[in-house]
Amino acid sequence: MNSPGSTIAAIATAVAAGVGSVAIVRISGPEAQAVGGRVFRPAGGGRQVWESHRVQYGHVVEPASGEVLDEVLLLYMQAPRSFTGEDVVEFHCHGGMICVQRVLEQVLSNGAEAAAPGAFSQRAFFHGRLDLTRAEALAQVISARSRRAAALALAGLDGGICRPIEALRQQLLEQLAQLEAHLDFEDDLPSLSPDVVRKNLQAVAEELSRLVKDSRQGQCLQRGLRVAIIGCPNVGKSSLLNYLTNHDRAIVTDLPGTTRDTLEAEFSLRDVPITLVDTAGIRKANNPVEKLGIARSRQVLKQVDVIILLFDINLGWSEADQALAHEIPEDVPYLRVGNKVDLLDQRKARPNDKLESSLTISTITGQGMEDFTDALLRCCGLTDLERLDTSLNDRQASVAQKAIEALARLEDTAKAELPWDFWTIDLRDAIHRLGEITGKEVSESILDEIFSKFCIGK
Ligand SMILES: Nc1nc2c(ncn2[C@@H]2O[C@H](COP(=O)(O)OP(=O)(O)OP(=O)(O)O)[C@@H](O)[C@H]2O)c(=O)[nH]1
Ligand SMILES: [Mg+2]
Repeated sequence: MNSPGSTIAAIATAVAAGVGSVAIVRISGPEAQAVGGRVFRPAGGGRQVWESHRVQYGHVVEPASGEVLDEVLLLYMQAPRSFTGEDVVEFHCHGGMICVQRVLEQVLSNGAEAAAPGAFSQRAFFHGRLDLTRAEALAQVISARSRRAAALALAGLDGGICRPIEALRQQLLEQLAQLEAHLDFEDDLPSLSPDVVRKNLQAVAEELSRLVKDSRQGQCLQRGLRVAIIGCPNVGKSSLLNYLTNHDRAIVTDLPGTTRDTLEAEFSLRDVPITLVDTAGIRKANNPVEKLGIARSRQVLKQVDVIILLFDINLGWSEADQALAHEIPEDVPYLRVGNKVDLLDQRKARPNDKLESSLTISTITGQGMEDFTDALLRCCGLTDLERLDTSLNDRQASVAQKAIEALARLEDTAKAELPWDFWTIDLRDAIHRLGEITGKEVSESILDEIFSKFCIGK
């Protein structure tokens, strides 16, 4: 991490050859203007005009030799009216990789230090520009992989997490003040009903539980799901991957044992980002290459959030399918899906009555795909995505869970009819936890850990 008073710099945009027409080098700190001034030369040799929130046009040069490193726009934002709350200078360079990197190198050799990951956001937090939940939402906006995920993150940026958590914390603080007043001035105050206090605390715990429950769905939207298609050879696994991704990604033939390696493709299913893994059909194989592929299929079983166990509905659910189902680890949910139902319709036969209720699809006609999508999302606990308007991230949910546990201990204290001062211990803990979510009460080491997960330049 950078020391607090230092002037830091980093490239704030993605760096890749041939991509992006603009790339930004951002400098923040007390020396930002001095550092920027050393390497910037205004066009036409005029003097530098350092007015806040005004753009200058010119070049970044190597000061000693005068070599031009890039043609830039310079934007100066004086403290506190900047993202970090400090003096900020931005060089808007040409996109790509080389020029912007050379500009950064020059800035770093002229008095700025390289910004650690998340350093700009951390400074914004320290200067009160953002609370912790908004800073985290910002990182989620950047990493969003679907429109829904971006919308959730933007809601967090708008205070969608901070506001309800802060309101609950206020309720607990008021309760604590009331209990403490009773401890100090019991005789002068009207008596306090333990039942009323309990009800208030229970209401807070319930609201927190709802937020934690919703966060599981929100995190699926943010992080996405890893889904594997597993099954015997030739049942149509690769065809299903091609159908869902709407792309001729995997080789499909009528020969069993076509797929020899695992193959991944990304797509969105009702706005849930999904990484779909196609696997080699599992059977007893002699071919050494196929054997290796099958070993990989078995590895995949342990590395995904959910499994689609595909079988051929015309052949019915076989012993081999049942054996495969047994191989799926207990904690991984799976969905049994019968493929090639189009052929079954033609013969008007149902080879296995037991499967009447099971999901059937066709990767050729698209039959059954809506129900299949519903079932897949339900299998992952994604039942009412439309209702979701904000979502705690992993860290916030686990801290909220600790607050819920503190309130549960308080409930035990209440049941045991212990005196008020026992109540205040866990109440303080719950308040502290909620402060940890918004950043009102959080240690420096936790902050360092949170911001270190951000990208460089953010
Ligand atoms: N009629 C019909 N044929 C299908 C359907 N899905 C796949 N097939 C055919 O079944 C054959 C096998 O399809 P694949 O997608 O290669 O099967 P796979 O499970 O990936 O096979 P392996 O990679 O060998 O394990 C191909 O000839 C497909 O065209 C379907 O829904 N209906
Ligand atoms: Mg295949």
